[in-house]
Amino acid sequence: MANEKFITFEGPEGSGKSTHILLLADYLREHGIEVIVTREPGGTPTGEAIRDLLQHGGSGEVPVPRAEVLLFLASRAQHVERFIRPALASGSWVLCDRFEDSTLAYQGYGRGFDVDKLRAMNHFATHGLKPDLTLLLDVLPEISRARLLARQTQTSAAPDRIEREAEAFHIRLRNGFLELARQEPSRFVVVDTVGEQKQVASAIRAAVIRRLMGGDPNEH
Ligand code: Z5A
Repeated sequence: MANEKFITFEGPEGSGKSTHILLLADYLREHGIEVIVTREPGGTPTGEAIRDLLQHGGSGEVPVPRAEVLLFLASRAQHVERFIRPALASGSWVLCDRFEDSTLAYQGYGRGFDVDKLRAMNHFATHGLKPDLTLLLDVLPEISRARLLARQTQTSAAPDRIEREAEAFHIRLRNGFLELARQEPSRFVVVDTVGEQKQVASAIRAAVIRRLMGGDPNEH
C-alpha cells in the first residue's frame, strides 16, 4: 500500500510500548502493509548480547555510565546497518521499541550526560537515519511503577537495574521525553496512556493514519 516507514515507540518503562507496538503491527498487517517489529537494545545477535550485558549483568560486572552509553550506541549501529536499513530497503515498515530518543532521555536527561554530545553520537551510530514518526507513550512515574509491580507479581520477575533507579531519575526521564517531543513536533506524537489499553491503541492508530497514511482516522 504505502512506501516503507520507520516508526519508533518511546517512553518510560511501563508506558505500554511492548503492548501497543504489537497491536499497531496487527492493524497495519490487516491493511496489507508488511511490518517488522524490533527493539533496542537488541534486534541483532550483537544487540541481544549487549542487551544481556546491560540489563542482566551478563558479564558479571555493572557497566560504568560512559560504557553504558557506548553499549547502547554499539547496539544501535549494528541494528541500523544490519537490520533496520535492509528491512526498509525491502519495502517493510519497521516498528522499533525504543531508539535514539531513549539515549537522550535516559543517559542525557536521566544520567546527566550532555544531550547535544549524545545527539552527535547518535548521528554517528545511525548514520543519520531518522524515524518518520515517533510515538511517545507518556505515563506518570507512579502509574508506571504500579503497572510494573503488578507485572512483577504476576511473572515473579525481578526489577532490572534502571527500574530500580530513584524517583527523581524517573521524573527527569519523563520530563526529558516531553522536552524532546516539544523540540520536534513534526516527528513526535505524544500519547497519554492513562486510559484503558483500547483507548490508547485507537489514539496510536489515529496518529499513524493522520501522519503516515494520509487519511482521516474516522474513515478507517
Ligand atoms: N535504555 C537506555 O537507557 N538507553 C537507550 O538508548 C535504550 C534503552 C535504547 C530497556 O528495557 C531499558 O534500556 C530501559 C531503557 C534503557 N530501561 N528500563 N528499565 P526494556 O526494553 O526491557 O523495557 P522497557 O522498554 O522499559 O519496557 P517495559 O518495562 O516492558 O514497558 P513497556 O513496554 O513500555 O510496557 P508494556 O510491557 O507494554 O506494559 C507494562 C505493563 O503495563 C503490562 O503489564 C501491561 O499489560 C500494562 N499496561 C500497559 N498499558 C496499560 C494501560 N493503558 N492500562 C493499564 N495497564 C497497562
